[in-house]
Amino acid sequence: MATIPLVFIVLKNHVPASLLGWSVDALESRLFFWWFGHALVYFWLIPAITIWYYYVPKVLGVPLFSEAMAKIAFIIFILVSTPVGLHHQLVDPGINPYFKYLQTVLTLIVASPSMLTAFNIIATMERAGRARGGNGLLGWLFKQPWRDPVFAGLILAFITFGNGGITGIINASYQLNNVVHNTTWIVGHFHTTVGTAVVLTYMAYTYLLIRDLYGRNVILRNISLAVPILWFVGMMIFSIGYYTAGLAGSPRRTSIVTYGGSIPSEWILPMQIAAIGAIIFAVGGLVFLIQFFGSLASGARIPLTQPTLIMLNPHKPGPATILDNIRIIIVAAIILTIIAYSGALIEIYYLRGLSPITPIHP
Ligand SMILES: [Cu+2]
Repeated sequence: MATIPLVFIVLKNHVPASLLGWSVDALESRLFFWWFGHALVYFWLIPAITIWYYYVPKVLGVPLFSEAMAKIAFIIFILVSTPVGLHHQLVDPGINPYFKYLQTVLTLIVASPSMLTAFNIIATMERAGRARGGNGLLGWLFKQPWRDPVFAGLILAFITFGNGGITGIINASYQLNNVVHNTTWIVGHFHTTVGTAVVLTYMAYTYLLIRDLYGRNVILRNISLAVPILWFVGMMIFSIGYYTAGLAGSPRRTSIVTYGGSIPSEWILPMQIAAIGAIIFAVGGLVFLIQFFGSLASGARIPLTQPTLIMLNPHKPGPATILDNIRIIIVAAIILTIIAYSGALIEIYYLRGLSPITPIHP
């Protein structure tokens, strides 16, 4: 659903533009690119969220708080991650504001499964923490396996996803987008979502896969916990610096921002703070890479007969319900996508007289 529009626009506009020098319609290209581009982020994010749902109950030894709620969250992710591409084009001229507003609403809906996920994972942690004797309002928080780098990494990634989710709602809001569009705010946002919710989850889970997939022990095991902590702390500092500079108007995608030597002072300090954050998370990433390649090359081999965590706690799915019927979900997703893009497409091809078949020649 997301890739076909990308293939169409690459073949129609970008290949002829690069090989034959044809000019392209920027608005048309951007619409098809973002139709793909938003869903692309979910290609990465959904595996990370799946890992949270999978590993957290398993390592805590309790069932997930609500399996039905998890299924509903994934259904909404599939339904609403494609028809929201226009939220990247809220300042583009040439698209009727009503179509942008419709996709703003759909984007706010796609925030809801993230909130369902937050509730479900935290409720699962609370249940396990209370079963281990964690009393009071927050006592259960201290009864979690924080020393497990996989668990700590997943939960820190998940907390950072909260930071990114809140700023994402600001990006998606039609009016507020005018303040943050194309500033370093957006760069701060995707470092917390893709750059941490996804990347830190993959890094943390790799500690398990080095063992389960490659049959190797992780080298320098005692410092594994430093990786998620450095990544989390560094990314929090980095994102806050970028958010602050962005709110003061610091542009993104610009290598020279001095404007003839008159760099606004509101940009300098937050960007310097962000640079410190970047160094901190880069050190975490470096430790991870040393451990990853070092473990593959020289980690002690584990006999394959030894049972892994996955074998010890096999998941027993409940009976299939209407929530498991993928056909209904796909049909609904296609209908939503048609509703979301048909207005803007009619506007581009018919109201502006641009042909969907013939490219514009120079
Ligand atoms: Cu998006």
